[in-house]
Amino acid sequence: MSSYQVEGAFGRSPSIWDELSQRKGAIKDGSDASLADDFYHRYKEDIRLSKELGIQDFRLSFSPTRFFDENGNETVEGIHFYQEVIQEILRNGLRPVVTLYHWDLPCYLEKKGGFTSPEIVSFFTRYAEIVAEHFSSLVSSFITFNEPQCFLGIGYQRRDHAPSTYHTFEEMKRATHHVLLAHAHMYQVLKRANPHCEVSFVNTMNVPLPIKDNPLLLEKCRQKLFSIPKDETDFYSISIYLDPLVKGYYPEGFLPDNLKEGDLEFIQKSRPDYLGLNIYTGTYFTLDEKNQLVESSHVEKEEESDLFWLKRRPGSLYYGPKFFYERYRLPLVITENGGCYRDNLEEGQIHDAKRVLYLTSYLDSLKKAIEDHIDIRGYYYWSLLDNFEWAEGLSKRFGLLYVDYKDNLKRYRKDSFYAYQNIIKHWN
Ligand code: PNW
Repeated sequence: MSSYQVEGAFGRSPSIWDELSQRKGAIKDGSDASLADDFYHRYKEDIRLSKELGIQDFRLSFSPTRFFDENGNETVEGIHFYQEVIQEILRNGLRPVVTLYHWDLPCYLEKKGGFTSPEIVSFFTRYAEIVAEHFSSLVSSFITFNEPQCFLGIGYQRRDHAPSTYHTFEEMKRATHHVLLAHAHMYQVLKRANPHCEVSFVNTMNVPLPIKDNPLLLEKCRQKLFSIPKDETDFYSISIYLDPLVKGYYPEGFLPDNLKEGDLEFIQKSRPDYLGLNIYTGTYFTLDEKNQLVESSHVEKEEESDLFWLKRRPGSLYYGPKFFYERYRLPLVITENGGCYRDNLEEGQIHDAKRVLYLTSYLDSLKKAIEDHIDIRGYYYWSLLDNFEWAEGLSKRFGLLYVDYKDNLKRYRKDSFYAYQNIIKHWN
């Protein structure tokens, strides 16, 4: 789960998502996250439910807006609140996995240019120092950034995500480099505090899927996955982050103008311990008569979900990990995967057969990847709770637990909750 999507409790400094939510029409269903799931007050119940589900890791994010006030002065609220949450996770025998940035940037930083400004690097370094000082003895698994593809790609271009501002190609490249430098500083700070902790970096992608078994088609799908942006409207790339982090160089044709001597060496020293992959969907491709890659736009009815970009394409959990592992040779964790469907609450039950099918079919693919010796170390379902689905608002549901927004945020176990519980029990 992520702070902004579940916590509520707005008595903190404002973030870019608060600001976007106030713009008329920005959140499609008119909702906002001021209460969300009220995880801020109900975390004990939710952690207990996740223990009942049978998972081992509890992934959450810290909100920087609880560590800094609206002028950037340090506050203690986040330290106190998250220490209580982490203690509760540990008391339940679960392992906390903490993301430091899941999109809720303090507004004062955006006013200074957000990720296009070099100041962002010193901000994240200081933030990581505070986290390291207060949490290193409690948390041994960290993720620095969640999905730059979204917070840069969608926030700065498609612009239906915060901060919804336009940037040129050169500025986008600069922002990319700042994300990597910030990651590297955070990595070093966290490792200095505890050399045994693991630190990761999470990417998301739409996996190009070969429609049939054909080596040329497979190769072209792989190339498509790792292609670089052509201009500022095309920033959904993977290799611009992972090539520098893992291999130590930017892909050819992609050099930020703020790259300084020594930067790449420093970035590569902060190579993630494993790669976090958020894989939800894929797009089918085939070859035309000239052997060019062409999209196959056909969508089966049973592949559709309640979200425009999300088709049920279980093959993405086979080909995604395979392509990543073959290129980067690092252990992988599926840090997010989940289905968005409309749910009906009837007499306390939710028969979400589509979500059950989503989950089981994707896990079948993942099993296949593991059998093919792809080094997959973990799988996290997105998400435990229905929550604030960003620009879509509260009405798009991903949870294994239904949250009744009309009746005091009561939680109900969906059929998918029991299905997943059962899968976990019998895995292996
Ligand atoms: C992720 N896409 O976002 C985020 O990490 C979550 O916070 C979010 O709730 C979840 O997926 C479901 O949306 C994505 O367009 C947003 O391919 C968009 C895409 C992928 C991931």
